[in-house]
Amino acid sequence: MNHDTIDALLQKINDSATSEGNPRTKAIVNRVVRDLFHTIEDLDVTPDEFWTALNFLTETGKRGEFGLIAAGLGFEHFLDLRLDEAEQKAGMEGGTPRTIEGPLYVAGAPESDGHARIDDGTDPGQTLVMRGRVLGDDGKPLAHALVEVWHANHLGSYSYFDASQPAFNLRGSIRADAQGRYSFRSVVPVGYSVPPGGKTEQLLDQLGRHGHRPAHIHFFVSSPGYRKLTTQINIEDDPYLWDDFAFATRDGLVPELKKAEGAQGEPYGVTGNFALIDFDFTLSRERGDVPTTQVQRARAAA
Ligand code: MBD
Ligand code: FE
Repeated sequence: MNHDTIDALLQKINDSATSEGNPRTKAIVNRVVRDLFHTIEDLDVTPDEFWTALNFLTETGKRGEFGLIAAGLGFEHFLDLRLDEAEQKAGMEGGTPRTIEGPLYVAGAPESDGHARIDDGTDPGQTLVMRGRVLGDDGKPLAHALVEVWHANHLGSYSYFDASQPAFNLRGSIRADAQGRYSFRSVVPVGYSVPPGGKTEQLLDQLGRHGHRPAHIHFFVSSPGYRKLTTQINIEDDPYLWDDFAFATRDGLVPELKKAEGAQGEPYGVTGNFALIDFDFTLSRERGDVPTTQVQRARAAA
């Protein structure tokens, strides 16, 4: 069928509207449907292929894997790059790089002042202390900034989504002190892989891709008057460091994993050898001429 005939059909469908509806929704849906009609035509998609795809989407929704697919197909990273570009165009520079939130944040983690231990002592992974300051873009500390952290255990699994872990295991909200300092004690995480037998894995197989992430730790960092930072740091030397199925690794987010021991652990109640990461977060001042980084999305809450 030629594209003019397809567009005439689309026009007829759009003209069937009897009320204004939501103009923004209409513009987006009409565009996506047109692109898909043209895809079906250009790639000669068969009815079997169409219904297979529809069923795939149905099953993906039932299993709650759309957030994972958004990361794996690069949509979430693309949204980051668009925010970066908007900031660049507005003349903003510096600040800790953002990277994707991913689908595994859970709201409501217990809040601590200055320091938190976020593991429950049962994880066989290596003890980790991460510490640093939250700074404004003028390099001055942001007193009482909030550092929300979440990461996987030694099997690459996240509490809440993995019912075998206690509530809020490896998750915490740390209120920085008056000098902007935060620290937490945990265990070194292991990289995540998409659920075996799931829809994301099935799709990635068809694309000839893997579903692994390098080991990483997630953060939301916020302070009044500053742009909320969504980011992650990576554990260096992970084989997947620059081969992340979600494309989240970025320069500036791979701190050194130092070896520490003895008296260095005392402030954190750690004895013996442990891994230490020093990392400062730098936030940019909020401004009205760039899109907000306070992203609304459905999130788990416990
Ligand atoms: C994760 O832990 C994650 O961070 C992303 C982006 C996707 C799946 C699992
Ligand atoms: Fe993650």
